[in-house]
Amino acid sequence: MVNKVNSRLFSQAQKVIPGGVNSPVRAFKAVGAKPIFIEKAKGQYLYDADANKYIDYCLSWGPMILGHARREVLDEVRKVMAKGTSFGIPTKLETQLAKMIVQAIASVEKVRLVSSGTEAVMTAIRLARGCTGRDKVIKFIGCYHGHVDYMLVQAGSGAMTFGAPSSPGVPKDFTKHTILLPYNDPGTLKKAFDKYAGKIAAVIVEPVAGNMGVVPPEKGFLKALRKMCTKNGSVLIFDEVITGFRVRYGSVQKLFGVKADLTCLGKIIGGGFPIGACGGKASLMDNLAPQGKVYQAGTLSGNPVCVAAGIATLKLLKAQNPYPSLELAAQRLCGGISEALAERRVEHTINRVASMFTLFFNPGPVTDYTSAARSDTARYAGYFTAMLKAGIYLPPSQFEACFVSTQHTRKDLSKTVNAVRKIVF
Ligand code: KE4
Repeated sequence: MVNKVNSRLFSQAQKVIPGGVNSPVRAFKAVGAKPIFIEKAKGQYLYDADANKYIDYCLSWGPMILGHARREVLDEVRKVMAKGTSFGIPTKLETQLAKMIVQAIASVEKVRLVSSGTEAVMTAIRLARGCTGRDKVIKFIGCYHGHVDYMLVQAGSGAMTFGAPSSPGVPKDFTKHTILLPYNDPGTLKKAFDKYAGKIAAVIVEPVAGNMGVVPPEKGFLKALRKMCTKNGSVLIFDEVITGFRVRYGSVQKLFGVKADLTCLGKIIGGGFPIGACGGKASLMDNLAPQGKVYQAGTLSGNPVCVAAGIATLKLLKAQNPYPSLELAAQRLCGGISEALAERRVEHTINRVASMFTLFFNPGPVTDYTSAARSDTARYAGYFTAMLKAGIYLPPSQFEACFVSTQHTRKDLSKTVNAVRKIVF
């Protein structure tokens, strides 16, 4: 695999951008490789600066469910762009996208659009704290909710720990209200609520975890969160930045029979443009400025170009309902990969929910961060690099999710499975 231009571009980038990238995971450090630089993408394919072609299962970390450079999305964006790109004044497009989200997610009566998933989470947590007058927030070890200070916490020892900052630059004081619990463990949840009764503003959870690799909620886990939050007057926040419109048209709440009080969205609802959203019951959302007192703002929030891409994307997803075929494709792919690895006697576990999945080099089961962390990350690094050479682009970290798009063909899937059979790693 030729990498000449990629390497040159990376050295140039490193001179003017920290680590040569604008988001750490893109630097391929977790897989011990140098990043590729993308020249263009179309459908399920990526083409890098050395003209290498890849089948893309990372899809920009989830947004490109319809494939890259989807004509219907770009046509809509072009039309809107021609009329101006940013006004900082309301447009009817924002109302249209908000309405589509409200109609798709039963627990969402109002929506505030922002420009990233991190901002959606910030808005939800500040709103929960503002509405309850409480400070403490429960999050789960292994879940990622963007890079806001009080969410950058690492677990200490013991089942229930107060988050210690996981990054320099985050003062200890900023994470002292963040309580960390193990995912899929209702027992420690009850203990936390008993210990901090009346002090917990919110519980935030990835209803299907994607950031420790894909880890589905075990039976009863989400229902336990719902019950505890209702009983204690705490706000239940579902971070659906990944799962929103990925698993089905709308949220996974319908799938699991659990309604969140606030839902964070991003990725797919922007169709590849910068976007995020916080939605929920009007009784909560109306506390946001300027209607209420909880402040939140953004120069490009609800930007007409990003919103146009989101509207076009959701329109296509609603009209075509690709979810059953996406699920089937992912099921076929995971089955083929697992068979190929079993033939090679490679220990592995695949967790899959609909068209998002993770291959763990781990005997399994992988049900939380502790079990996920037992994965052989060196093995994953070898697998990633070998698959890249074979023309398959996977997330450059064991602890991320793979996605299938509407554009992946059976031929792509068989090429991928054959690569797993043949690569040396
Ligand atoms: P952004 O601020 O990156 O748009 O969204 C933050 C976020 C919030 N919640 C969940 C569940 C998320 O997965 C994310 C961001 N996802 C990562 C990949 N797992 C983005 C990739 C990156 O950081 O470069």
